[in-house]
Amino acid sequence: MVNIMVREEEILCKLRDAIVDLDVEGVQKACREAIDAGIPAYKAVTDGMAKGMEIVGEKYEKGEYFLAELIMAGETMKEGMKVLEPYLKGSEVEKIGKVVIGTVKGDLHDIGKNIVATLLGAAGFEVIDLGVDVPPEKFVEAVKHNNPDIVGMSALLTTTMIEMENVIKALKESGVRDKVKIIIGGAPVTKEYAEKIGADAAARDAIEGVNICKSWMTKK
Ligand code: B12
Repeated sequence: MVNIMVREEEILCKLRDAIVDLDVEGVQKACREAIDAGIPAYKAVTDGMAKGMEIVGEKYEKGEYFLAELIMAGETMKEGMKVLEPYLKGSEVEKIGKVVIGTVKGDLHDIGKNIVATLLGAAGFEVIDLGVDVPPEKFVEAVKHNNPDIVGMSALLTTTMIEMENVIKALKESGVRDKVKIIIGGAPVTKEYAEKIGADAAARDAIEGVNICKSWMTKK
């Protein structure tokens, strides 16, 4: 048992370090090792690669990494996700609900949003992913057209968080706000902010987000 835990910790560290080192081959190899060792794919993402992204962000803040490294880190993580995605996908069971999700206007960060979308799919949700840089009117249109249970928004920049409020205002103006639950996420987002702008919840990470969405469906 202790050995298994040590091995798991070792692989998670390898995943983290491969992201920090911008090592595409290393990350792919570590992802395959994680699967072979029986580590749940979501854990390889959240406790492995995502930890590496945090360190990359810190290095960027300290001036040790520049924009080129941010781009490379994003690409490295995406290559790792390609290995893990087949193990994150949900089976074709009956859907438990529908989610419209997107990264708000002005924001191009989509790695976290994609993880949330993949895990929601694995949990049995039908997911309509609007992509990045999504203006409020596109969220409104998607809600009207798809009639989802939940709207999820992602923002990674303090300057784009404001767009979440604009989306909620637009949903209200179109008379569809009360038809959906709204969950927001992304590094700068807090529960206080969610309350302030009138969202129903904020999630720290994808796992918490999926759990909140699932709890809404069982309460229906
Ligand atoms: C990779 C990266 C990029 C890549 C993005 C690639 C891509 N396709 O996404 C690129 C190079 C394009 C980029 C660009 C920029 N970036 Co950038 N980037 C990052 C970095 C290093 C990692 C982000 C990431 O992917 N994290 C990993 C994922 C897994 O975590 P996550 O996104 O937080 O998502 C998790 C949770 O937040 C949550 N979640 C996220 N969304 C949602 C949604 C819902 C509904 C729910 C429930 C949960 C949820 O679940 C996820 C999984 O657990 C961060 C640093 C950091 N630590 O955040 C900086 C960071 C976000 N970037 C930053 C900056 C400044 C920029 C640029 C302005 C740089 C520039 N000078 O041009 C541009 C802006 C471009 C734009 N208009 O969007 C700053 C933001 C500062 C601020 N406070 O606003 C950061 C914090 C770096 C820093 N420390 O300074 N970036």
